[in-house]
Amino acid sequence: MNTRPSIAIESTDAVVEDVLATTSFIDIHTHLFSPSLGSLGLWGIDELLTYHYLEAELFRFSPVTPEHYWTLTKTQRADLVWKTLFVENTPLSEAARGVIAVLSALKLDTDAKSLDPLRDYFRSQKLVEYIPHVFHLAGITHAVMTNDPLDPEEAGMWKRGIELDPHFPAVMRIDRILNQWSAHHGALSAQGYAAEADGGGASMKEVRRFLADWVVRMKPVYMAVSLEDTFNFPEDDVRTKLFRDAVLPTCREFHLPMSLMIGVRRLINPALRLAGDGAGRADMRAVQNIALEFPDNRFLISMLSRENQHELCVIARKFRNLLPFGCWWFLNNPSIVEEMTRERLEMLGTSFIPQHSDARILEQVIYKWRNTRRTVGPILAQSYKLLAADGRSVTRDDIQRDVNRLFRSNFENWIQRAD
Ligand code: RAT
Ligand code: ZN
Repeated sequence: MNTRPSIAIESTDAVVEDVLATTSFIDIHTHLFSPSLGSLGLWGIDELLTYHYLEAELFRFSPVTPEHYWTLTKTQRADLVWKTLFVENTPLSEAARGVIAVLSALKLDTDAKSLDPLRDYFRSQKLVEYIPHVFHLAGITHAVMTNDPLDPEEAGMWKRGIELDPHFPAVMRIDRILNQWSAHHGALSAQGYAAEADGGGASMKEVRRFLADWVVRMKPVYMAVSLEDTFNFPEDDVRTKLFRDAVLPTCREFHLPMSLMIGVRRLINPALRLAGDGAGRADMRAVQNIALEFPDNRFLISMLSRENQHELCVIARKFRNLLPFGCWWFLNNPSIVEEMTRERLEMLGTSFIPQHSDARILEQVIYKWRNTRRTVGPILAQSYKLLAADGRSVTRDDIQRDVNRLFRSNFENWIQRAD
């Protein structure tokens, strides 16, 4: 006789919703910063409104030219975005609705005619209390950062010494090394590492020394790079050499996973600056080749193109050193999150990480994680209902274990850190 305290089919949605609501997640990729990194951390209404997702939308609704927009102050830009996207138009897009959800969660006026009262509210917050409040509203315990050892401002702060905040684990982001070696090898030389333009001589040894020194300084939980949709591996180029002879050996030495975010088309409209990037379908053979050649490295993988998602699931089924994560950037819309999450559950069970926020502005974690819970809940519930219909009902403990895996322990195990 089955004595498991199974939940009734008609309660499945409510139990899943409750488990999701009461489980705190780890946000495994953000652009947020610990308060010890000072001015790098963005928060408040002006930052929320000048988020690059909204700037891209502004130019569709307003006659303002990008050239003129960039001459405005941040306050003027925020006013223009609010007036255009929130007053003169209904904020229906995901990014615009997100601002409304944040204001509502903070009990602020979602229909404000002027931003001044909102500015007063944010100005009166003290970060030491405000960050835990925002994390609580978002239902997260950690926001994993993105840290660039070749960003002059950020590198200077790390070198002067930073108090590490356990709620903001670091990630060493090495786009400048892997994607723009010709422009940035000089910066390594300037820091005292003998790096040559063609990657020859002692360059690989020196890049390893550079990475190792920064691992010691930052204590990152993984290394990361974003790659163009045209990314191929292997190729006869410096990047392949850097991957093989410097980056991946360093990851192995320090037991760090490597995160590959593939599919961006940088600056397809340069006038839009940070809002000017696009997306393209990538050749998944690169991922397959990497997984096969480096069985002793662990990879977090996110593809930007919707068209790459199914193939990523297929490849992940073949290679246990790949962990698909997130519905990245242009994919973070309910319709696509729904499709991708269902596909991943069907093909990978719980062996993936459904989402990260990619938040750039602190309060965004509130709406991004609420939306994830809202979209993922019914999909998880549907999987349990199908399982019950096939003859195996589930308990609340089963659901709790699965939610923990998806939104916490798959990541904790991947980085082999238990704090
Ligand atoms: O999603 C974003 O905000 C993008 O601008 C990128 O930062 C992307 O997530 C990345 O990490 O490269
Ligand atoms: Zn990002």
